[in-house]
Amino acid sequence: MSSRAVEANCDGLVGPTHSYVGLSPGNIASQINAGEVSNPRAAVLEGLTKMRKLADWGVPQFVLPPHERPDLALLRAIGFAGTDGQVLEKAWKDVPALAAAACSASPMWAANAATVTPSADTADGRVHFTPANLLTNLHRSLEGPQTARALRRLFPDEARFAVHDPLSAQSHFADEGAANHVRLCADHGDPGVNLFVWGREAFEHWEGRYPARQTREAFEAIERRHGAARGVFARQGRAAIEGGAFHNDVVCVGTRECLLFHERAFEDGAAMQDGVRRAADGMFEPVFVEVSEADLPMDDLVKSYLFNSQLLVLPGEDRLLLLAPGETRDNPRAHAVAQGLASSDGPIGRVEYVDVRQSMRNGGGPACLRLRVVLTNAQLAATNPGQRFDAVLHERLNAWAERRYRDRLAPADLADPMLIVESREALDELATILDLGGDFYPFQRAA
Ligand code: SUG
Repeated sequence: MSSRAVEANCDGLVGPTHSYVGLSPGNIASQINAGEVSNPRAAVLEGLTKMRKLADWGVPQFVLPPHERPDLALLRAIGFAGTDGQVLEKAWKDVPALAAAACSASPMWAANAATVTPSADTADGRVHFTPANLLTNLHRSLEGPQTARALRRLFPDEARFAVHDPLSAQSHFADEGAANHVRLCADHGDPGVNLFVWGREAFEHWEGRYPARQTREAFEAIERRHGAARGVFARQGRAAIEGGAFHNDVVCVGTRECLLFHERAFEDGAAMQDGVRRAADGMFEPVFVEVSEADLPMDDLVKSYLFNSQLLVLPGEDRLLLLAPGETRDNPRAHAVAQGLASSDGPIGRVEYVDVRQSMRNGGGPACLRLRVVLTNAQLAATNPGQRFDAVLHERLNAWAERRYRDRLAPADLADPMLIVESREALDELATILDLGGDFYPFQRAA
Protein backbone atom coordinates (compact mmCIF):
# COMPACT_ATOMS: atom_id res chain seq x y z
CA MET A 1 0.00 0.00 0.00
CA SER A 2 1.28 3.43 -0.87
CA SER A 3 1.36 6.00 1.91
CA ARG A 4 1.38 9.37 0.24
CA ALA A 5 4.90 10.74 -0.01
CA VAL A 6 6.85 13.15 -2.13
CA GLU A 7 10.47 13.35 -3.14
CA ALA A 8 11.85 16.62 -1.82
CA ASN A 9 15.05 18.06 -3.24
CA CYS A 10 17.55 19.75 -0.94
CA ASP A 11 20.04 21.78 -2.96
CA GLY A 12 23.40 22.93 -1.73
CA LEU A 13 23.69 26.69 -2.04
CA VAL A 14 26.98 27.66 -3.67
CA GLY A 15 29.35 29.35 -1.23
CA PRO A 16 31.23 32.65 -1.71
CA THR A 17 34.57 30.87 -2.34
CA HIS A 18 33.44 28.86 -5.39
CA SER A 19 36.67 28.49 -7.38
CA TYR A 20 38.64 26.42 -9.86
CA VAL A 21 41.66 24.98 -8.13
CA GLY A 22 41.75 21.43 -9.48
CA LEU A 23 41.26 19.61 -6.21
CA SER A 24 39.71 16.36 -7.43
CA PRO A 25 41.83 13.74 -9.23
CA GLY A 26 39.64 11.58 -11.45
CA ASN A 27 37.17 14.44 -11.90
CA ILE A 28 38.17 15.57 -15.36
CA ALA A 29 36.36 18.92 -15.37
CA SER A 30 38.02 19.86 -12.07
CA GLN A 31 41.42 19.00 -13.54
CA ILE A 32 40.92 20.74 -16.88
CA ASN A 33 39.60 23.98 -15.43
CA ALA A 34 42.17 24.33 -12.65
CA GLY A 35 43.49 27.88 -12.56
CA GLU A 36 40.49 29.46 -14.29
CA VAL A 37 38.69 32.47 -12.89
CA SER A 38 35.32 31.58 -11.35
CA ASN A 39 32.20 33.64 -10.85
CA PRO A 40 30.71 32.75 -7.45
CA ARG A 41 27.77 35.11 -7.93
CA ALA A 42 26.79 33.55 -11.25
CA ALA A 43 27.21 30.11 -9.68
CA VAL A 44 24.84 30.77 -6.81
CA LEU A 45 22.30 32.44 -9.10
CA GLU A 46 22.35 29.45 -11.48
CA GLY A 47 21.67 27.14 -8.56
CA LEU A 48 18.78 29.30 -7.40
CA THR A 49 17.27 29.33 -10.88
CA LYS A 50 17.38 25.54 -10.92
CA MET A 51 15.68 25.37 -7.52
CA ARG A 52 13.01 27.75 -8.80
CA LYS A 53 12.23 25.45 -11.72
CA LEU A 54 11.53 22.57 -9.38
CA ALA A 55 9.51 24.68 -6.98
CA ASP A 56 7.44 26.02 -9.88
CA TRP A 57 6.83 22.45 -11.06
CA GLY A 58 5.41 21.64 -7.64
CA VAL A 59 8.36 19.66 -6.29
CA PRO A 60 9.16 20.45 -2.62
CA GLN A 61 12.50 22.21 -2.65
CA PHE A 62 14.82 23.09 0.24
CA VAL A 63 18.07 24.99 0.61
CA LEU A 64 21.13 23.55 2.34
CA PRO A 65 23.47 26.35 3.46
CA PRO A 66 27.10 26.63 2.37
CA HIS A 67 29.77 25.85 4.93
CA GLU A 68 32.16 28.39 6.40
CA ARG A 69 35.22 28.71 4.18
CA PRO A 70 38.13 29.17 4.37
CA ASP A 71 38.18 26.45 7.02
CA LEU A 72 40.60 28.17 9.38
CA ALA A 73 40.22 25.39 11.94
CA LEU A 74 42.00 23.05 9.52
CA LEU A 75 44.84 25.53 9.01
CA ARG A 76 45.20 26.19 12.74
CA ALA A 77 45.18 22.45 13.42
CA ILE A 78 48.19 22.03 11.15
CA GLY A 79 50.16 24.68 12.99
CA PHE A 80 49.35 28.07 11.52
CA ALA A 81 48.77 30.75 14.13
CA GLY A 82 48.03 34.45 14.48
CA THR A 83 45.01 36.41 13.37
CA ASP A 84 42.63 34.73 10.91
CA GLY A 85 44.08 36.83 8.08
CA GLN A 86 47.63 35.89 9.02
CA VAL A 87 46.74 32.20 9.17
CA LEU A 88 45.28 32.32 5.67
CA GLU A 89 48.13 34.30 4.14
CA LYS A 90 50.83 32.19 5.74
CA ALA A 91 49.15 28.93 4.72
CA TRP A 92 48.85 30.09 1.11
CA LYS A 93 52.50 31.02 1.12
CA ASP A 94 53.81 27.81 2.73
CA VAL A 95 51.36 25.08 1.70
CA PRO A 96 49.18 26.35 -1.15
CA ALA A 97 47.63 22.96 -1.92
CA LEU A 98 46.41 22.59 1.66
CA ALA A 99 45.25 26.20 1.79
CA ALA A 100 43.29 25.65 -1.41
CA ALA A 101 41.55 22.64 0.14
CA ALA A 102 40.56 24.80 3.11
CA CYS A 103 38.87 27.27 0.74
CA SER A 104 36.77 24.92 -1.39
CA ALA A 105 33.05 25.54 -1.76
CA SER A 106 32.49 21.81 -2.35
CA PRO A 107 29.54 21.40 0.09
CA MET A 108 27.42 22.78 -2.78
CA TRP A 109 27.31 19.23 -4.22
CA ALA A 110 24.57 18.00 -1.94
CA ALA A 111 24.29 14.59 -3.60
CA ASN A 112 27.42 13.89 -1.58
CA ALA A 113 26.00 15.31 1.64
CA ALA A 114 24.49 12.07 2.91
CA THR A 115 22.89 8.73 2.17
CA VAL A 116 19.17 8.85 2.89
CA THR A 117 16.75 6.02 3.64
CA PRO A 118 13.07 6.99 3.62
CA SER A 119 10.77 5.70 6.33
CA ALA A 120 9.07 3.20 4.00
CA ASP A 121 12.37 1.30 3.95
CA THR A 122 13.62 1.59 7.54
CA ALA A 123 13.09 -0.74 10.48
CA ASP A 124 12.03 1.98 12.93
CA GLY A 125 9.86 4.01 10.56
CA ARG A 126 12.08 7.12 10.73
CA VAL A 127 13.94 8.75 7.84
CA HIS A 128 17.62 7.97 8.33
CA PHE A 129 20.57 10.07 7.16
CA THR A 130 24.29 9.32 7.27
CA PRO A 131 26.34 12.38 6.33
CA ALA A 132 29.16 11.30 4.05
CA ASN A 133 32.73 11.38 5.40
CA LEU A 134 34.05 12.13 1.88
CA LEU A 135 37.50 11.20 3.00
CA THR A 136 39.04 10.46 -0.37
CA ASN A 137 39.69 14.16 -0.97
CA LEU A 138 41.00 16.47 1.73
CA HIS A 139 38.79 19.40 0.75
CA ARG A 140 35.68 17.24 0.91
CA SER A 141 36.64 15.43 4.13
CA LEU A 142 36.01 18.72 5.95
CA GLU A 143 32.27 18.60 5.24
CA GLY A 144 30.79 15.79 7.35
CA PRO A 145 30.32 17.39 10.78
CA GLN A 146 28.81 20.63 9.45
CA THR A 147 26.57 18.63 7.11
CA ALA A 148 25.29 16.70 10.13
CA ARG A 149 24.53 20.01 11.83
CA ALA A 150 22.76 21.29 8.70
CA LEU A 151 20.62 18.17 8.37
CA ARG A 152 19.69 18.34 12.05
CA ARG A 153 18.49 21.90 11.51
CA LEU A 154 16.42 20.98 8.50
CA PHE A 155 15.10 17.74 10.03
CA PRO A 156 14.99 18.55 13.74
CA ASP A 157 12.31 16.14 14.98
CA GLU A 158 14.08 13.07 16.37
CA ALA A 159 10.83 11.13 16.52
CA ARG A 160 10.67 11.29 12.73
CA PHE A 161 14.26 11.76 11.60
CA ALA A 162 17.55 10.10 12.58
CA VAL A 163 20.62 12.05 11.52
CA HIS A 164 23.62 9.85 12.31
CA ASP A 165 27.21 11.00 12.55
CA PRO A 166 29.40 10.33 9.50
CA LEU A 167 31.07 6.90 9.40
CA SER A 168 34.43 6.91 11.11
CA ALA A 169 37.18 8.47 9.09
CA GLN A 170 39.19 5.47 7.87
CA SER A 171 39.65 4.71 4.23
CA HIS A 172 37.88 1.38 4.86
CA PHE A 173 34.69 3.37 5.28
CA ALA A 174 35.22 5.89 2.49
CA ASP A 175 31.74 7.18 1.75
CA GLU A 176 30.43 9.70 -0.79
CA GLY A 177 26.74 9.61 0.10
CA ALA A 178 23.74 9.53 -2.20
CA ALA A 179 25.82 10.02 -5.35
CA ASN A 180 26.34 6.25 -5.28
CA HIS A 181 22.86 5.24 -4.14
CA VAL A 182 19.66 4.90 -6.17
CA ARG A 183 16.24 4.07 -4.82
CA LEU A 184 13.65 2.45 -7.07
CA CYS A 185 10.00 1.89 -6.18
CA ALA A 186 6.47 1.81 -7.60
CA ASP A 187 5.65 5.13 -6.00
CA HIS A 188 7.79 7.27 -3.67
CA GLY A 189 5.79 6.31 -0.57
CA ASP A 190 5.97 2.58 -1.30
CA PRO A 191 8.70 0.28 -0.06
CA GLY A 192 11.69 0.61 -2.37
CA VAL A 193 14.80 -1.18 -3.55
CA ASN A 194 18.06 0.43 -2.42
CA LEU A 195 20.83 0.07 -4.96
CA PHE A 196 24.19 0.71 -3.30
CA VAL A 197 27.02 1.16 -5.79
CA TRP A 198 30.57 0.79 -4.49
CA GLY A 199 33.96 1.20 -6.14
CA ARG A 200 36.28 -0.97 -4.04
CA GLU A 201 36.33 -3.24 -1.03
CA ALA A 202 37.80 -2.10 2.27
CA PHE A 203 40.69 -4.54 2.25
CA GLU A 204 41.30 -4.56 -1.46
CA HIS A 205 44.51 -3.14 -2.84
CA TRP A 206 43.24 -0.50 -5.25
CA GLU A 207 45.47 0.11 -8.23
CA GLY A 208 43.20 2.16 -10.43
CA ARG A 209 44.46 5.28 -12.16
CA TYR A 210 41.88 7.31 -10.25
CA PRO A 211 40.53 6.76 -6.76
CA ALA A 212 37.52 4.56 -6.09
CA ARG A 213 35.77 6.74 -3.56
CA GLN A 214 33.15 4.42 -2.11
CA THR A 215 33.73 1.17 -0.27
CA ARG A 216 31.32 -1.69 -0.10
CA GLU A 217 31.81 -1.83 3.66
CA ALA A 218 30.74 1.79 4.06
CA PHE A 219 27.40 1.06 2.43
CA GLU A 220 27.00 -2.15 4.41
CA ALA A 221 27.48 -0.12 7.59
CA ILE A 222 24.91 2.41 6.43
CA GLU A 223 22.45 -0.32 5.53
CA ARG A 224 22.82 -1.76 9.06
CA ARG A 225 22.59 1.51 10.97
CA HIS A 226 19.61 2.73 8.95
CA GLY A 227 17.85 -0.62 9.23
CA ALA A 228 17.44 -0.31 5.47
CA ALA A 229 15.46 -2.99 3.66
CA ARG A 230 15.95 -4.48 0.20
CA GLY A 231 19.57 -3.49 -0.35
CA VAL A 232 21.21 -4.53 -3.60
CA PHE A 233 24.98 -4.10 -3.90
CA ALA A 234 26.70 -3.54 -7.23
CA ARG A 235 30.23 -2.69 -8.17
CA GLN A 236 30.96 0.48 -10.17
CA GLY A 237 32.50 -0.29 -13.52
CA ARG A 238 36.28 0.05 -13.31
CA ALA A 239 36.16 1.42 -16.84
CA ALA A 240 33.70 4.08 -15.69
CA ILE A 241 36.06 5.27 -12.94
CA GLU A 242 38.97 5.20 -15.39
CA GLY A 243 36.90 7.20 -17.85
CA GLY A 244 36.20 9.97 -15.36
CA ALA A 245 33.00 8.80 -13.65
CA PHE A 246 34.20 9.34 -10.10
CA HIS A 247 30.66 8.84 -8.74
CA ASN A 248 28.00 6.47 -10.01
CA ASP A 249 25.67 9.41 -10.60
CA VAL A 250 27.90 10.46 -13.51
CA VAL A 251 26.86 7.27 -15.35
CA CYS A 252 23.48 6.40 -13.84
CA VAL A 253 20.27 7.98 -12.57
CA GLY A 254 17.06 6.40 -11.40
CA THR A 255 13.73 7.12 -9.85
CA ARG A 256 10.48 5.27 -9.31
CA GLU A 257 10.72 2.09 -11.46
CA CYS A 258 13.22 3.51 -13.97
CA LEU A 259 16.99 3.04 -13.96
CA LEU A 260 18.82 4.89 -16.73
CA PHE A 261 22.48 3.97 -17.02
CA HIS A 262 25.45 3.67 -19.33
CA GLU A 263 26.80 0.36 -20.54
CA ARG A 264 30.02 0.89 -18.56
CA ALA A 265 28.36 2.00 -15.32
CA PHE A 266 28.50 -1.37 -13.57
CA GLU A 267 31.18 -4.02 -13.43
CA ASP A 268 28.46 -6.62 -13.93
CA GLY A 269 25.32 -4.99 -15.31
CA ALA A 270 23.42 -8.26 -15.68
CA ALA A 271 23.97 -9.19 -12.03
CA MET A 272 22.84 -5.70 -10.97
CA GLN A 273 19.61 -6.05 -12.96
CA ASP A 274 19.04 -9.50 -11.56
CA GLY A 275 19.51 -8.28 -8.01
CA VAL A 276 17.15 -5.34 -8.46
CA ARG A 277 14.52 -7.53 -10.11
CA ARG A 278 14.63 -10.02 -7.29
CA ALA A 279 14.44 -7.34 -4.60
CA ALA A 280 11.52 -5.67 -6.40
CA ASP A 281 9.63 -8.92 -6.89
CA GLY A 282 5.96 -8.60 -6.02
CA MET A 283 6.24 -4.80 -5.66
CA PHE A 284 7.03 -3.41 -9.09
CA GLU A 285 8.63 -4.26 -12.41
CA PRO A 286 11.90 -2.34 -12.80
CA VAL A 287 12.50 -0.69 -16.18
CA PHE A 288 16.15 -0.70 -17.22
CA VAL A 289 17.16 1.82 -19.85
CA GLU A 290 20.73 1.20 -20.94
CA VAL A 291 22.69 3.55 -23.20
CA SER A 292 25.47 1.89 -25.16
CA GLU A 293 29.07 3.01 -25.54
CA ALA A 294 28.40 3.10 -29.30
CA ASP A 295 25.61 5.64 -28.86
CA LEU A 296 27.40 7.66 -26.20
CA PRO A 297 31.15 7.08 -25.80
CA MET A 298 32.55 7.74 -22.31
CA ASP A 299 34.29 10.86 -23.52
CA ASP A 300 31.02 12.46 -24.64
CA LEU A 301 29.31 11.15 -21.54
CA VAL A 302 31.76 12.95 -19.26
CA LYS A 303 31.64 16.16 -21.28
CA SER A 304 27.85 16.18 -21.53
CA TYR A 305 26.91 14.79 -18.09
CA LEU A 306 23.72 13.32 -19.56
CA PHE A 307 23.34 10.90 -16.64
CA ASN A 308 23.84 13.62 -14.07
CA SER A 309 20.36 14.83 -14.88
CA GLN A 310 17.54 14.99 -12.39
CA LEU A 311 14.89 12.41 -13.15
CA LEU A 312 11.66 13.82 -11.79
CA VAL A 313 8.13 12.70 -11.09
CA LEU A 314 6.02 15.81 -11.65
CA PRO A 315 2.54 16.27 -10.24
CA GLY A 316 -0.07 15.41 -12.87
CA GLU A 317 2.44 13.83 -15.30
CA ASP A 318 2.57 10.09 -15.85
CA ARG A 319 5.98 9.93 -17.44
CA LEU A 320 9.22 11.21 -15.98
CA LEU A 321 10.97 14.46 -16.75
CA LEU A 322 14.73 14.45 -17.33
CA LEU A 323 16.28 17.76 -16.28
CA ALA A 324 19.65 17.70 -18.05
CA PRO A 325 22.55 20.16 -17.98
CA GLY A 326 22.97 22.59 -20.89
CA GLU A 327 26.15 20.68 -21.79
CA THR A 328 23.96 17.71 -22.80
CA ARG A 329 22.14 19.92 -25.30
CA ASP A 330 25.50 21.20 -26.58
CA ASN A 331 26.90 17.72 -27.23
CA PRO A 332 25.45 16.28 -30.46
CA ARG A 333 25.69 12.65 -29.36
CA ALA A 334 24.30 13.21 -25.88
CA HIS A 335 21.58 15.44 -27.26
CA ALA A 336 20.55 12.74 -29.71
CA VAL A 337 20.38 10.17 -26.92
CA ALA A 338 18.35 12.51 -24.70
CA GLN A 339 15.89 13.37 -27.45
CA GLY A 340 15.67 9.69 -28.38
CA LEU A 341 14.73 8.78 -24.80
CA ALA A 342 11.94 11.32 -24.76
CA SER A 343 10.54 10.38 -28.15
CA SER A 344 10.42 6.64 -27.41
CA ASP A 345 7.49 5.29 -25.42
CA GLY A 346 9.70 4.46 -22.42
CA PRO A 347 9.40 5.87 -18.89
CA ILE A 348 10.87 9.28 -19.77
CA GLY A 349 8.29 11.63 -21.26
CA ARG A 350 10.32 14.77 -21.86
CA VAL A 351 13.69 16.44 -21.43
CA GLU A 352 14.41 19.96 -20.22
CA TYR A 353 17.76 21.67 -19.91
CA VAL A 354 19.17 23.88 -17.19
CA ASP A 355 22.41 25.85 -17.08
CA VAL A 356 24.62 25.19 -14.08
CA ARG A 357 27.81 25.92 -15.98
CA GLN A 358 29.79 27.31 -13.07
CA SER A 359 29.26 24.08 -11.14
CA MET A 360 29.76 21.90 -14.22
CA ARG A 361 33.25 23.27 -14.62
CA ASN A 362 34.09 21.56 -11.35
CA GLY A 363 32.35 18.34 -12.39
CA GLY A 364 29.01 18.99 -10.71
CA GLY A 365 25.79 18.74 -12.76
CA PRO A 366 22.14 19.21 -11.80
CA ALA A 367 21.99 15.89 -9.93
CA CYS A 368 25.17 16.63 -7.96
CA LEU A 369 23.65 19.79 -6.59
CA ARG A 370 20.72 18.08 -4.90
CA LEU A 371 20.01 15.59 -2.15
CA ARG A 372 16.75 13.71 -2.58
CA VAL A 373 14.66 13.01 0.50
CA VAL A 374 11.37 11.13 0.26
CA LEU A 375 8.98 12.52 2.86
CA THR A 376 5.43 11.81 3.93
CA ASN A 377 3.17 14.81 4.45
CA ALA A 378 3.70 14.64 8.20
CA GLN A 379 7.48 14.53 7.76
CA LEU A 380 7.35 17.39 5.29
CA ALA A 381 5.45 19.44 7.84
CA ALA A 382 8.18 18.75 10.43
CA THR A 383 11.00 20.39 8.41
CA ASN A 384 12.47 23.84 9.09
CA PRO A 385 10.14 26.19 7.16
CA GLY A 386 12.93 28.76 6.85
CA GLN A 387 14.75 26.49 4.40
CA ARG A 388 11.72 25.76 2.20
CA PHE A 389 12.32 27.34 -1.18
CA ASP A 390 9.59 29.36 -2.85
CA ALA A 391 9.33 32.51 -4.99
CA VAL A 392 9.71 34.77 -1.96
CA LEU A 393 12.84 33.03 -0.71
CA HIS A 394 14.17 33.03 -4.27
CA GLU A 395 13.92 36.82 -4.42
CA ARG A 396 15.54 37.25 -1.04
CA LEU A 397 18.42 34.95 -1.89
CA ASN A 398 18.94 36.54 -5.29
CA ALA A 399 19.21 39.96 -3.68
CA TRP A 400 21.48 38.59 -0.96
CA ALA A 401 23.81 36.98 -3.53
CA GLU A 402 23.91 40.10 -5.71
CA ARG A 403 24.98 42.13 -2.68
CA ARG A 404 27.32 39.66 -1.02
CA TYR A 405 29.11 37.59 -3.69
CA ARG A 406 32.03 38.47 -5.91
CA ASP A 407 31.61 38.02 -9.64
CA ARG A 408 35.23 37.17 -10.19
CA LEU A 409 37.53 34.96 -8.17
CA ALA A 410 40.94 33.82 -9.38
CA PRO A 411 42.66 31.10 -7.36
CA ALA A 412 45.14 33.70 -6.02
CA ASP A 413 42.23 35.72 -4.62
CA LEU A 414 41.50 32.91 -2.17
CA ALA A 415 44.48 34.13 -0.13
CA ASP A 416 42.84 37.53 0.39
CA PRO A 417 41.96 37.98 4.10
CA MET A 418 39.04 40.20 3.05
CA LEU A 419 37.38 37.09 1.67
CA ILE A 420 37.13 35.74 5.25
CA VAL A 421 35.30 38.86 6.35
CA GLU A 422 33.02 39.01 3.30
CA SER A 423 32.13 35.34 3.56
CA ARG A 424 31.30 35.53 7.23
CA GLU A 425 29.11 38.56 6.71
CA ALA A 426 27.30 36.78 3.89
CA LEU A 427 26.78 33.61 5.92
CA ASP A 428 25.71 35.50 9.02
CA GLU A 429 22.96 37.17 7.03
CA LEU A 430 22.05 33.87 5.40
CA ALA A 431 21.68 32.18 8.79
CA THR A 432 18.99 34.74 9.57
CA ILE A 433 17.27 34.37 6.19
CA LEU A 434 17.11 30.56 6.50
CA ASP A 435 16.37 30.64 10.23
CA LEU A 436 19.37 28.51 11.14
CA GLY A 437 19.90 30.08 14.56
CA GLY A 438 22.80 32.19 15.80
CA ASP A 439 25.15 29.27 16.45
CA PHE A 440 25.10 27.50 13.11
CA TYR A 441 28.55 28.47 11.88
CA PRO A 442 31.87 28.06 13.71
CA PHE A 443 32.53 31.82 13.54
CA GLN A 444 29.15 32.46 15.17
CA ARG A 445 29.93 30.05 17.99
CA ALA A 446 33.34 31.62 18.52
CA ALA A 447 31.92 35.14 18.78
O1 SUG B 1 33.79 15.71 -5.45
N1 SUG B 1 34.23 18.57 -7.40
C1 SUG B 1 33.35 17.61 -6.79
C2 SUG B 1 32.18 17.36 -7.70
C3 SUG B 1 31.14 16.52 -7.03
C4 SUG B 1 30.09 16.08 -7.96
N2 SUG B 1 29.11 15.35 -7.25
C5 SUG B 1 28.45 14.27 -7.72
N3 SUG B 1 28.86 13.64 -8.78
N4 SUG B 1 27.47 13.82 -7.05
C6 SUG B 1 34.09 16.32 -6.48
O2 SUG B 1 34.93 15.92 -7.28
C7 SUG B 1 36.13 20.05 -7.46
C8 SUG B 1 36.68 21.15 -6.61
C9 SUG B 1 37.88 21.79 -7.21
O3 SUG B 1 38.56 21.15 -8.00
O4 SUG B 1 38.16 22.92 -6.81
C10 SUG B 1 35.22 19.12 -6.70
O5 SUG B 1 35.40 18.89 -5.52
